[in-house]
Amino acid sequence: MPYQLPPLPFAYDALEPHIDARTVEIHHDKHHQTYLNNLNKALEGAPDLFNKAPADLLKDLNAVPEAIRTAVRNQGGGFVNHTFYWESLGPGAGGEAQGPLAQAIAKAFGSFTAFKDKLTQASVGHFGSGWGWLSVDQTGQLVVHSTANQDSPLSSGFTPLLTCDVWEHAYYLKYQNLRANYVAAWWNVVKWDVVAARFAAAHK
Ligand code: MN3
Repeated sequence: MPYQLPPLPFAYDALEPHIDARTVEIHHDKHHQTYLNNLNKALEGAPDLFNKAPADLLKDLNAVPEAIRTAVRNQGGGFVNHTFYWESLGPGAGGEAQGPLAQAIAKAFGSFTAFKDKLTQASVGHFGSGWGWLSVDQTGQLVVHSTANQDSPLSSGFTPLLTCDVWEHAYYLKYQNLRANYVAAWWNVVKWDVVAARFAAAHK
């Protein structure tokens, strides 16, 4: 059974004015869909892999046959990263983390503002296409980092909590070359309740 594209969890225009409707529509219906189509195509030669969740493929790329490993890394990464990105965002969001996540962020980075600066820098400063992340590393520490192309933190044994897509297709229609303006706007649509739930699940 091929994987399916999860519907966008909000209307195309729900992230306005921070992320425009046309960008969201193309990003989900074309880019995300294409990663899924290419992942499904890659797995045609090894259909048993469809029994695994897509994220589990990324957690153990060595278990994927070598002939399709790069395709799974790129297309599977693209599929999983985008699902994760949409689930992280929504209207009426933004603000700051609350509760145990807020305490952990303050402990790891000094303050919420210092964390925000660090993830902004990792996202804006990432050279070329990729993603900025807040993750839990293999030792249980909160870390800010970036990945290139469609690489997933899952492939490094990290548990991702939040991500900012910094591929140009995520912002170019509205922000053109001004990635920093897109990242500044992106903070306004981060659903901290979702990030906190991921943090809680990672620390069970
Ligand atoms: Mn994207």
